[in-house]
Amino acid sequence: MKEDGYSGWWFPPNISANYGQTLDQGTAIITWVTMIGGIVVIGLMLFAVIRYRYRPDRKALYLHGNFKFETTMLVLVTVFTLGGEFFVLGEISEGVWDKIKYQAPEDAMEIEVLAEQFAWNIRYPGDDGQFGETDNELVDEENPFGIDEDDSAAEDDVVTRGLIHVPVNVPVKVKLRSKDVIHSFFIPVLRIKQDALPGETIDVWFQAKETGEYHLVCAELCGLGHTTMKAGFVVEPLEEFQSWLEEKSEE
Ligand SMILES: [Cu+2]
Repeated sequence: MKEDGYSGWWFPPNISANYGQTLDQGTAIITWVTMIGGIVVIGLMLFAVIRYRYRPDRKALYLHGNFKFETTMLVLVTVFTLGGEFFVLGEISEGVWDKIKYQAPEDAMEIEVLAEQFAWNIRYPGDDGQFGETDNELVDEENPFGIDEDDSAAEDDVVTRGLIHVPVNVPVKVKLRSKDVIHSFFIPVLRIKQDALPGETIDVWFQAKETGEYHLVCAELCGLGHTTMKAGFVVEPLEEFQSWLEEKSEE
């Protein structure tokens, strides 16, 4: 079993079966381009500082109001920043963005995740595959989702706090909500990060390809307890997941 008690100098392991690899490649491209760009710019600066340092017999050259020079610089900077950042990076990342946002497989297992100051609540639909009705009026300490117990679909719903279990190699669709302020659903080993907004349900999905015990953390400063806002994230074989869910539904 892998653990994410990770202390290396680069990213934690990537256990994402779908888009994690692409996101890591994107990060590598950005890091290399900005690193080379940074070295070139700082190099030119050092060169200019040394080469054109003060000498008593030399007078500075002033280019005040040089229309041609200023226009050329403006165009160059615009082309490089706009072209590089918006169009090239935008174009490269659009496919993976689409995949994360809109291309959850039809047969994905659905769970609900409700963020609150400062905890993660998770709801599984249970054997019937249906989430029971919820009502905001019913929300309290014991019932963070406001599940309506009178609804027959709610009977087998399983709610956990601070702990998500998912089966390995199965796509999981998360219906993400927030009870109070903006939080962010972040599972580093899956490279998934999505803000949770009050009053809105946002869908994201992931698929883990390795079993292990990892973490879900909050990646949006959401109040004094923000740094304590995390949950265990366990990836396990399907049978183990099912028996865990069974156990939870009996509690
Ligand atoms: Cu938070």
